[in-house]
Amino acid sequence: MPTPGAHHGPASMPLTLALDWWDKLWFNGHVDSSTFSASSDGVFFYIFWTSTAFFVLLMALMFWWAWKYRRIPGVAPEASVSHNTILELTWSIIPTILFAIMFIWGLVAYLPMKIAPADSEVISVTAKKWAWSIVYDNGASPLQTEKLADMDGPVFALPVDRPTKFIMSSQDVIHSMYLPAFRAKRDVFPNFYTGQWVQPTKISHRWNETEKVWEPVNPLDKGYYLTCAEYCGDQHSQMMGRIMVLAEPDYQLWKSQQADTGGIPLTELGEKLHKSKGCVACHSVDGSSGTGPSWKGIWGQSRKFKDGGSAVADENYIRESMLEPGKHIVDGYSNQMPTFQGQVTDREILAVATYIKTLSDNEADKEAAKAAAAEELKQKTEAKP
Ligand code: HEC
Ligand SMILES: [Cu+2]
Repeated sequence: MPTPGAHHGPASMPLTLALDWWDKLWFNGHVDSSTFSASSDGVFFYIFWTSTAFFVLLMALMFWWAWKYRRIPGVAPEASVSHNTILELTWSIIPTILFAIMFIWGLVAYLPMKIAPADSEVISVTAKKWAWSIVYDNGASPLQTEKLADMDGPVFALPVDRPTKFIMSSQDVIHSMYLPAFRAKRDVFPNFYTGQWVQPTKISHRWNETEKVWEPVNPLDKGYYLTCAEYCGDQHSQMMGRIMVLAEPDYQLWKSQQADTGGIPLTELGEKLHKSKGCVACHSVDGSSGTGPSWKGIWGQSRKFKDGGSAVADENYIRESMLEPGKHIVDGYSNQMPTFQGQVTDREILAVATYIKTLSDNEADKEAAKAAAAEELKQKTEAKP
């Protein structure tokens, strides 16, 4: 796959550098990374350069005429012309043509974005404050996370040279799924589904079998971003994800890796889910309180609720907190947690609970959690035929 800038062909070195600088300025070096790039950038630069040309022309004329027709003592002002047909036609027709090109080019570029090809890979995307939850057609969700801005965001994969359609919905407010490198953006609403599709054209990552890691093809380019483009509250700017574009066999491998969490011990899986399911946006594990209470030291403690009730934090309490977060509101906090009903499996709920148990202040709990995780994994492997 070409490195960024390579598409400029055998240009001279200074020109290549200048063009790289230009691409970096607008698109972080991500030009033609999807099938929408050329048309979208074409419209953009057409509008940009037309506006620039008219800005320069108008400013130049303004200063020139202001100077030329300034008041000079003793010189009588010229009489204003009342009418000039050729001039009036010129300034009506030329802009009309320029605007018509804008409209038609824009429409031609936009229409294909509205209709996803029938053979698209389908990925469902759920937005909530302040995380993206991404589910593939095999039920897999990305487990890998990366620290983006100040928070961990999911790292997920798209196949190269094949259309992928996102079916999007929100659990709370309006968000917007923005994939700048692919020139794709669409709002995500709480009460109905919206969709958009992309077809990436450049592989960004590959599987390194010796190191067992996904590595960038170009070490300087860590892949593409997913961001939220609709202000959705305090941590809107942290609502990010990282996208890897993979060759088809790598993509299938990645998908099956994410789906197969059975071999990951509960404690480790819980730690991964804390980040990949977005709990990290509201729950710290170091005792500092955020939108929600920290998970550190809550295991086995009596949790006090706003309505005066209380419950001991055990597996069932954590299960209920995830599936019906509004049922009991922890004292000192508000009902801001989205439900994870239908987005987590039983084993994942158990994994979160076991992980929270390892964050107990009581050494015996930590040991018990690790032992339980090891035992669960042993039984699973033994149960396999
Ligand atoms: C948007 C912020 C937010 C996100 C994301 C979030 N929570 Fe919460 N959570 C809260 C708030 C606020 C509370 C306290 C109010 C309540 O009880 O509903 C809470 C309470 C809890 C509690 C009870 C804690 C206690 O101190 O008793 C648990 C357990 C919990 N969340 C688990 C999770 C898990 C697991 C996830 C991720 C899968 C998650 N939360 C994601 C905001 C969030
Ligand atoms: Cu958002």
